[in-house]
Amino acid sequence: MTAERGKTKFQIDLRRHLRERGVERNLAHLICEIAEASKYIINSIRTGDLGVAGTSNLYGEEQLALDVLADRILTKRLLHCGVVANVLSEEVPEVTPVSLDCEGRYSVAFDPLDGSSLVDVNLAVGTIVSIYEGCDMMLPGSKQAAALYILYGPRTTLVYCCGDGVHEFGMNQLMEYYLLQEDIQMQQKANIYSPGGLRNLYTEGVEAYVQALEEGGVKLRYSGGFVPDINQVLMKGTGVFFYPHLKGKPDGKLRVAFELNPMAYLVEHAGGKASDGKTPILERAPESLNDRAPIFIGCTEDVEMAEEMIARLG
Ligand code: AFP
Repeated sequence: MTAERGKTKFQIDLRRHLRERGVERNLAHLICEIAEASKYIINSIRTGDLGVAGTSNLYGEEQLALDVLADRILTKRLLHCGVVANVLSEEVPEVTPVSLDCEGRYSVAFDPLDGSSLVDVNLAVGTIVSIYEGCDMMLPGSKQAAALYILYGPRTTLVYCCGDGVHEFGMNQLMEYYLLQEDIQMQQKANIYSPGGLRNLYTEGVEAYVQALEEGGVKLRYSGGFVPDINQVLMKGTGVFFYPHLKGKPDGKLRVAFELNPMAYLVEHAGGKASDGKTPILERAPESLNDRAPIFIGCTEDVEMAEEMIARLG
């Protein structure tokens, strides 16, 4: 996009970008509402006591764990924004129906504060959102209408895709999101890797994969937070993250609906690849909204190398 005369690209706010990229009006409104909710989530992270749910703070108010608080903030926003049909939070076991009218509305699955335990040690955490048109969320990730995440790190950034490019926004001192970069594209080969899970539970194929990455000079970078670790791969344009199938845990750890589908949508629209080791994440037919799956996500060549080694060695 060329900047309007006299206006640099970095003065384009989120709402204007969504409009200029032709995003459907209700979807644009929904994304802006989620962005608005993130301001209250940031505030609870920056100022909230780090207690756990069930305790009370010095004012005698019920202390909510940050992920519970983030869930309430986001859910309340979605219930009242007027364009949502169903809400599904990783913190709540069942779908919250909002409207029986699916026409012109969207269904939203989200992890309100992924990596919340990292806040206690001042590491970056994030909100991950998956959006489907209409009422049905029991669909492959390829049917998503949009995906986005908000990363609460040294800076607060928002990355979204509605099927036409992956775009990054930064939050300014007025807590407004302004365009930092658009149409993000990844390179074909990784120079960093983020290995999740217990190494001693890696299968022969995954162990051989790590050896091959290391021998190729690929450096280990792992924060323990899915959002910052994926953001690093996307923003550097190079890297591969994996949380693999493990001995005794064939489905790994991460949740398809709340974590893998939205991140796979973003990375694949940026020219990368996301696989469960055999099948593209976005093509997995959900068995339940609680499905977990192994994940290899990032530069295409490195994901394909993982698939080849797993096919050969397990
Ligand atoms: P929590 O949301 O329970 O803190 O877990 C975070 C997470 O799901 C994801 O953000 C990380 O990639 C992954 O766990 C790290 O898991 P390990 O601690 O087992 O490596």
